[in-house]
Amino acid sequence: MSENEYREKMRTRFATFDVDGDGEVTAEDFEAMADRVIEEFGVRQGSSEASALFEGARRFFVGLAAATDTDESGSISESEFVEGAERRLLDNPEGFDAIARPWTQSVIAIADVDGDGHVSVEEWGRALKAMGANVRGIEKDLKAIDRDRDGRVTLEEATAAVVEYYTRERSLDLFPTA
Ligand SMILES: [Ca+2]
Ligand SMILES: [Ca+2]
Ligand SMILES: [Ca+2]
Repeated sequence: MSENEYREKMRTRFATFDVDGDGEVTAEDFEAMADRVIEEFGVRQGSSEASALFEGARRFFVGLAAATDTDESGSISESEFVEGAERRLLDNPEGFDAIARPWTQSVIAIADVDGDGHVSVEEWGRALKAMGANVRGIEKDLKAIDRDRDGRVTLEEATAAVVEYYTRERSLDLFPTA
């Protein structure tokens, strides 16, 4: 994958982050993304899981904004996002892990519908869909997130896939255009 393909991947991700479609990614878009996850899994607003999710979304946005919101306007434009990701996230897995892990952890807590401590590949697919993924498009890559093929997606497996997506030119395509 060339550098241009990384930029294209980030442009696609920007479009899915911009939930309200106003051309800027803001804290409100992240709240809307959290709302979608809550809706998908029927979590009660105001519950501790919901609070943890909103906190994870807030930290995810703050971390992304610190890396990409160059003019410190509190909102991320497409060019800020793509250029910031290329400059600060690409080849920086440790930095991005800290940004994404609280969010991933809070989503896993919710996606574990039967509460057995594990998230099935199918449950994780529903979570990714709520985050803006085109599930038909990721069917193949969804299975690959489950690295040890035990049918469960652990926090480590989920975080690794998310971190690779943002920090490697080549990754599973979690948010394909088609
Ligand atoms: Ca927006
Ligand atoms: Ca900005
Ligand atoms: Ca697994």
